[in-house]
Amino acid sequence: MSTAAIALGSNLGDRLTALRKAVSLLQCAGIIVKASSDVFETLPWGETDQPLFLNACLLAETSMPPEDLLHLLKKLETDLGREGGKRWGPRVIDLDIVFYDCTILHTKDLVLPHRDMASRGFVLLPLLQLAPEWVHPESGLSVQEMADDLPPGERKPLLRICSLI
Ligand code: PH2
Ligand code: MG
Ligand code: MG
Repeated sequence: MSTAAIALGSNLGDRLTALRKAVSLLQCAGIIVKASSDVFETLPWGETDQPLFLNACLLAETSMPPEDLLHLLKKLETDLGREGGKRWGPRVIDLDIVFYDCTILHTKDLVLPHRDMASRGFVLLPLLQLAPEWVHPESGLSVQEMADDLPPGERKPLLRICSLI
């Protein structure tokens, strides 16, 4: 079994329902959810002129290889009503693999650990609740250290909405 961190985000429609449905669909697909963060409301990053996001993170156990997990996440996004949109634009649901054990992967479809994890408070701060001691295999920094290194604007506490499950 491997442990993956999965980041969840939504900023269109019933955001909390979308996050919670994603968790149940993952469980139905055989992913074992070991821990879930709180749900936080976050300012849009990258493309700032769009609705606020809800973000959360899961620690999941699976025997699926990373490419198959990615494929499953893409399928669940579609099942939950996601349509193609622009990069960093609004979305009903976004499911990203943040890390998969200590795997380093750079392919066209998948970069592990997630390429931007160290610069995004909406990924690191939920993850900090679950895996502060996980160490990035390329930078050697722990989640706690990456969170401490965020630029001041990204390091602010996020607005906690509720627990995810
Ligand atoms: N996802 C993006 C772009 N910007 N901003 C926040 N706050 N949360 C997100 O999940 C997010 C974003 C593209 O994946
Ligand atoms: Mg994303
Ligand atoms: Mg994505």
